Amino acid sequence: MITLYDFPSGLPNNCISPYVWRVRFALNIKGIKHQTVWVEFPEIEKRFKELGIPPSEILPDGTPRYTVPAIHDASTNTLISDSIKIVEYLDQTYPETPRVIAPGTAILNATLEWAFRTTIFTMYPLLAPNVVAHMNPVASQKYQARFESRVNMSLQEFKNDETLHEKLWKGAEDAFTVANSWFKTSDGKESLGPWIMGGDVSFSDLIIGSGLAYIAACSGEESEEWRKFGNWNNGRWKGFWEKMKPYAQVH
Ligand SMILES: N[C@@H](CCC(=O)N[C@@H](CS)C(=O)NCC(=O)O)C(=O)O
Repeated sequence: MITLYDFPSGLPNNCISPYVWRVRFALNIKGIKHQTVWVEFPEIEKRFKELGIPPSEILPDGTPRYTVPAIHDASTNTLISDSIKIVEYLDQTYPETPRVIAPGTAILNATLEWAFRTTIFTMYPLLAPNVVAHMNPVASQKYQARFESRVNMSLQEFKNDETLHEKLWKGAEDAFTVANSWFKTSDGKESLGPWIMGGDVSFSDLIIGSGLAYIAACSGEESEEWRKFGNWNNGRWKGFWEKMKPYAQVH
């Protein structure tokens, strides 16, 4: 049994982190039995140190960064953090299950990850206030403080600024329209077939799918925001998310 560590957002299916989504997708694609253990957002570092989970990154000043996702695999007694390392581990440790990272794609995936993270991040200011509204009070405070330092204004100021909202929505649509062009040939034909690498779902799809899962979870699929987003680029993103959904069960 694998334990998957995530933080609760308080939104309907709790999971918003795109990095955790990729690992969850990989576990579901592989059919590996797992359960999620929820660690409050401000508690991640403390709990992970107690559990012996390594940091996912060492910052340039030497500070270790503790992040979800992390897993504990009881069958091998292994603790790992960092989404790519976890999926690599799953591919190596469970070779009888569908391989998720196609051979030779590390650099291409790193490029896609950077490019799509930049795209997704255009939606962050539009989604974060809803997360702040749903998290438990202590976690919400931390999430709000981070949001305010990123947008350089108070949450209330941000909420009142309609001109800024319009500008952000326009910027996000433009960014997704650029991403939409990756999926087409120069004469406008569709390159997706049906997955990014062809016939089988792979880590590249998880990069895109996890970003979409983040937007779906933060906005809510019944929301006006999701409806607006879903209509962009002839429904490309909504369609991609629908394809990922069979792998999106939260255990
Ligand atoms: N490189 C890491 C990044 C993971 C990451 O940034 N996780 C965020 C949640 S989306 C986190 O745990 N943040 C905790 C914090 O900032 O305190 C991975 O791919 O797993």
